[in-house]
Amino acid sequence: MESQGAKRGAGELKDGVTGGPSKRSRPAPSLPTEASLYAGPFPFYRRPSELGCFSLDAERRYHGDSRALRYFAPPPAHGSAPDFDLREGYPERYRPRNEEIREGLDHLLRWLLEHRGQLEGGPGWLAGAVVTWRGHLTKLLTTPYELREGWQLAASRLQGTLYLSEVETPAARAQRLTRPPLLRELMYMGYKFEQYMCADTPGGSPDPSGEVNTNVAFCSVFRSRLGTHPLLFSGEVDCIDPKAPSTQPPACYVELKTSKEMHSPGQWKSFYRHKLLKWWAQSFLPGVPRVVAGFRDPEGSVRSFRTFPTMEMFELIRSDREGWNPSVCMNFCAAFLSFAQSTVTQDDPRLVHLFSWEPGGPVTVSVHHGAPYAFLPTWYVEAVTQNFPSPPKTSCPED
Ligand code: 0WD
Ligand code: CA
Repeated sequence: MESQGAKRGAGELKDGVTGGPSKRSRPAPSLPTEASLYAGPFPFYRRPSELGCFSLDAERRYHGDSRALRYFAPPPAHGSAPDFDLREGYPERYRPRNEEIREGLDHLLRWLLEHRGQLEGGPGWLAGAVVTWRGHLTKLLTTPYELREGWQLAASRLQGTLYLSEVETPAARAQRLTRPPLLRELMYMGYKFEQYMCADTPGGSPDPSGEVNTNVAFCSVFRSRLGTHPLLFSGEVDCIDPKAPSTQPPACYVELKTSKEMHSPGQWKSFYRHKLLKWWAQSFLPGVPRVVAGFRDPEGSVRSFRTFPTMEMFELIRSDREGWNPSVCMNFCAAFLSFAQSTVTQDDPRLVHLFSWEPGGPVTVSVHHGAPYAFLPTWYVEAVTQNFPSPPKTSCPED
């Protein structure tokens, strides 16, 4: 991707790249994001498999099990139309996660540390892999079509593995701190929908009387590969369908969403162009086969459902010349991973390459050392370097 990036001017870099190999003014590497550059055949994407899972409890404590997994329990299909009041319980029974606490990759790293020895794929697989959250990959997939929100991804290499962890942009932070009350309530409503649709036991009934606590999460850890890039990522899974034809994850997982009721073909078109792209990217990555959407009326009550099979979403937009194309999303993501792999060459957990992107521009890079960007925690770095020392460069005969 160097050649593509090199076509762009150095002036596009927001922060200077420090520590570069040459004092001569060489165009700083950057990666273009225009959709037209990434058309072409769909790249190889390995069928995602689940390596394990973990749960975060009401106090956001980690547990290496599936205790937070919930069971899909929709109302009977032939019953009366749904009437789920999504505003019920707000704000009294809402315990939102403290978003000031920057968790980075910590929970995923804890899982990885506990399972490092037993990873499939043979020794060395992890050394060539990219480790990140699914949500970060979702942002990469949608970048060629994103017109509003930029992102920043911090990257560090440790024992070969490339770790990617999102950094909140100043704009995102400002928006979070000034989030209007209506938007806060809208966030609650999304989680409230989950409460109406999920039970704590297979075959059980939902209990909407409890509190909505967004500290609680069930996260699954997936292995896949995009082109030449082995991937290990974790994503939050809403629920498992005990009645799914396959009981094998991720085929039995269901993603829940809410959206405004639509009344005109124009509204549907806009929904397919924008929201469905995000839904597709998020569920395609881990191989979650369907998204169940609840459509809410202006008062905030869900009045209808629609199931969107992930593999059929593109059909809804295929004929729209201004729509999105999954190949573009995946090709761009692969190009970004190549760009990141070739940019981050030094193995140093304190060294951070910060990849920044704003709509309309290319992805640019700046280099930082230590705080505040370094994100691999000391407990992880120490455990990995002490317990799993890098294999020696030259092979020595066994004793
Ligand atoms: O610190 C942060 N700003 C973030 C934390 C941003 C993104 C995710 N997270 C956390 C999540 O809480 C979760 O524990 O990382 C973990 C895994 O996330 P992911 O699956 O990679 O993230 P993503 O695909 O963006 O979101 C999946 C779900 C969301 O579902 P919807 O239907 O809204 O896409 O994770 C939840 C949410 O239910 N979620 C969050 N929950 C609490 N706080 C947040 C957040 N900031 N972001 C996403
Ligand atoms: Ca969801």
